[in-house]
Amino acid sequence: MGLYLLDYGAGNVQSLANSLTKLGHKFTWISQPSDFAKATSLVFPGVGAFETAIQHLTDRGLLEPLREYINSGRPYFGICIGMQVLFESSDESPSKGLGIIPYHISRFDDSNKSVPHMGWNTADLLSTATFSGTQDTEGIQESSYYYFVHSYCAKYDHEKNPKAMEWAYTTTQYGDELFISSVRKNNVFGTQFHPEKSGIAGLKLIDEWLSKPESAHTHAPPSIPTPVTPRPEHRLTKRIVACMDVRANDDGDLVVTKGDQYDVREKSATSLSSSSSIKATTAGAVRNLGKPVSLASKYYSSGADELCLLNITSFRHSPLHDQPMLAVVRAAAEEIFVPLTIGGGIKDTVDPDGTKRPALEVASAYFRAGADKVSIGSEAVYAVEKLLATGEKGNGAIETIAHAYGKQAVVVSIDPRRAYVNPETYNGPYKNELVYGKPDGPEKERGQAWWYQCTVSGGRENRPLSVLQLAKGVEELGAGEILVNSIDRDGTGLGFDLDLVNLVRKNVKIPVVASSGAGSAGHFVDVFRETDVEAALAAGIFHREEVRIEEVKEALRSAGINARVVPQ
Ligand code: 1PR
Repeated sequence: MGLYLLDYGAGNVQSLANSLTKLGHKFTWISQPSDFAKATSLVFPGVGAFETAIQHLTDRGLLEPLREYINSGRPYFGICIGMQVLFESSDESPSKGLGIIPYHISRFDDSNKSVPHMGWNTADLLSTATFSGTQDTEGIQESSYYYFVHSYCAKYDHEKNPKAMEWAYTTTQYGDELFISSVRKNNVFGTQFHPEKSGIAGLKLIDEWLSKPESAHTHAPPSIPTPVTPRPEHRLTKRIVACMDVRANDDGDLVVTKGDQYDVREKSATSLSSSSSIKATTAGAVRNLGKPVSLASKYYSSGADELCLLNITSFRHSPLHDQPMLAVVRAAAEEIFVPLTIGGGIKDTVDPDGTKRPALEVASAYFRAGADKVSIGSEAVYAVEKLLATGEKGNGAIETIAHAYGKQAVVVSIDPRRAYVNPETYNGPYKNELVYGKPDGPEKERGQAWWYQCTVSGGRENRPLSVLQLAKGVEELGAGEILVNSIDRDGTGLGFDLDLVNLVRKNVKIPVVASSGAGSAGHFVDVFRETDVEAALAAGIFHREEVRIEEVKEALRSAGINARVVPQ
């Protein structure tokens, strides 16, 4: 008896388990069909893809017991895919949903915005919800921001299907599209957003739902809500991401480090040997800027919208043997309730004993540890090179992980370096991608021309591929987001490379995160004013406490750019 969580076996559901533990709620996982009979309330944190969810539920004999559970009138809370499976069908899949809500899930229109809808947005209570005679809003606050990540949604359309709109509890706007962001009727509550990833606002919502007595989950049949129409602008905020590059220092401890143009060692020291007068140059120590878990907790509390942990020496090891990194992810995920991306070494690997570990297995280990997204670097470059050379796709890291966990769980991290050329004489394949240094730009860039060349292994090897080819290629392979680093700007504090960021942003339809070079809060204002990126990432200025995340948010709001306010 008690609270049960449904895990269909292929979604990154650890985040919800962590938030329940944090809130002090005990739960049991549904592991077989007969468990449904024991549940007095059920949460289905369906992170992933509709097709995979339905198939796994069917294969494990859980779909019909789930339907029976919901029809029994016991409390049900579905999150994201856990809400979408209540519908009849989805553009995402030929498989049918439970059909409890007589409506269809459709894809967002990407003609004027990037898809997935990824980030923090508001949820507006429909009028019947607000004035239904009770003040119970399921903990949803109109002033709060919640974390969304999805390409498909139940579009709010009062005229087409008023019957289905009875289920609508809140709506949210993305671009000019309004969709149902939560449903509530009888014993059923569901949110398209992820409360378990929505910081304090989300934890409060989960706690409120779980703390209610069972009888309070049975709601009177709603009347049809007063129709709403889109506002002039959506409220999706620009995201601020704090990134921690993690590696072992010379004593073997995992530390957060930070490079200048990817060199993470202190500048070489020149010493005079005591026994001779010969000068010796020694490589400096790995910079140590703190412990990954405590820094991650600090950034979470101070308002980071997302966190990123990159295992920057992963190319040297098999990540499944890199237990300390998995332990770091596990410990960080227990403390932070905003999205967590893990990168480094997400690729097909072979263990020292010869056992093959596909990229999907590596990613799954990180998802089970509590990651919400994985970030793929070098492997994405090789995959696009193969795509361009042979047209082959379907079995690589990007495709297999996106198929199992949904494309929103797959970030590609690009490490481009400028390849300087003489524009008068250059006649190579990237002629149309050349960028010219601006007269008012940094001094060393003036009068120069370059294209952006992809690298692998943390910038150690240049590859014959441009950033534009890579960005378009990974979008075709099914990546859900692109993180654009810049080796030239990394750690310089000169500001984001706006040409580079614009080049990528204008050529793909998935969300883009600008990274490398932030030296002041004003640089974040610049990147959001001068480009249409959805998010901006920084490392050094946060680690060295030169600029606080709150200051960045304040600067954005003062410039009229929407940024999430963190409830205290
Ligand atoms: O190739 O799939 O194993 O992934 C390796 C990952 O590790 C890639 O995401 C790659 O960017 C990262 N990486 C590898 N070597 C380094 C290094 O620094 N030596 N770090 C490295 C990349 C760049 C950003 C940094 C921003 C912002 N770090 O993550 O945080 O540039 O810095 P700033 O605000 O201080 O300017 P794979």
